[in-house]
Amino acid sequence: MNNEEKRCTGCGVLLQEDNMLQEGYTTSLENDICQRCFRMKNYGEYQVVAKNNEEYLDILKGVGKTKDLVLYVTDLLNLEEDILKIREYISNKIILILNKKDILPKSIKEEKLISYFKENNTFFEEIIVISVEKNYNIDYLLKEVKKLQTSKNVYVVGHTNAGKSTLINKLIKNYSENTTRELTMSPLPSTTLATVQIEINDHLTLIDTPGLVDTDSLINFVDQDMLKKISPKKEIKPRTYQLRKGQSIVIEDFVRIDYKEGEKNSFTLFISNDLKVKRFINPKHIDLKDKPKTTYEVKYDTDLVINGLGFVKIVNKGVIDVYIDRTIHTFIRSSLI
Ligand SMILES: Nc1nc2c(ncn2[C@@H]2O[C@H](COP(=O)(O)OP(=O)(O)OP(=O)(O)O)[C@@H](O)[C@H]2O)c(=O)[nH]1
Ligand SMILES: [Mg+2]
Repeated sequence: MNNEEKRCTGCGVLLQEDNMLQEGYTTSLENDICQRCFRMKNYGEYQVVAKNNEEYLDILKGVGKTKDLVLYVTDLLNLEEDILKIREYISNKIILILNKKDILPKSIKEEKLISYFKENNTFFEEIIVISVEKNYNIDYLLKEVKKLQTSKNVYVVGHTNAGKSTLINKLIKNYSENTTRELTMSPLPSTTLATVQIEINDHLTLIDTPGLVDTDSLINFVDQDMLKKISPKKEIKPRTYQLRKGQSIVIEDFVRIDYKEGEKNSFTLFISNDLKVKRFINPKHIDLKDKPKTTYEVKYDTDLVINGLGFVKIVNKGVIDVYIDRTIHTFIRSSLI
């Protein structure tokens, strides 16, 4: 490979030494990683890069032209609304990987999570719950990969921040002789910028890809300190509030949930333990009432999902008003747990 084509081994971007302000800058083409990756790895200094999702879709289309096995990685706390949409882009064999099990309460059974997805569809070859952080089920995952792979290449895809690069690094560490290779990982969106091939052994090459950016996730609208606060590092301690009609919950200054109609109801928050929550008994409180409002009618056992923050399990049926900036996506689903 000549220097003009040298790519960063951390994020896949084309290296260049001409323009400090552009992606892929490095002080010397002798280096293996770009300056952005260098800073993230060594100083935890993050630099946001705006990615456009057309590239992601192009990469997926490219994956779809192969018959290779695909690992679709998702973050259990921030499961996307449209997981099943992946089928519209690719017809490959897919293993659905539910990552970050460590941040959900231990009481939540893995079988329950798996059956949630099995009920709704059948096209995934396998659904595996893992925690890269805790090295949980990684051996099992590799075994299934070996069973299902159709060639040496296996693609790792999914939304940004799901933990794709972290997973590949774990596989390098656990199973590869070439343990010096390391992909860049970060709590910011769009860490990986282009595809990166990692040969684990003679029979397996993993291909890391940049994730689809959730443009309407809260993570895009907070500063780095708050980003750390909203991304749980430890097991979430669910917080339950009993609400009567007319009462409200406010999470930091992000979201207000008003309980408008229904019998006494239970709201359980699955969000980072570091976030402040207030409950208002008096309907006269106006906190966050100036934000745009969405009304949801909820059935028994429904989750309100707030993209980037987590979800709220609501037990009884009723009506809620959600006040949140329009740019942040919320939706309801039948309860995950
Ligand atoms: N708690 C927990 N955090 C995890 C786990 N796996 C990854 N993370 C964290 O999730 C964040 C995102 O990880 P990355 O590996 O950079 O995610 P990615 O999917 O490669 O993201 P892009 O490259 O932006 O598409 C990092 O802060 C990781 O430390 C896990 O099993 N548990
Ligand atoms: Mg990545």
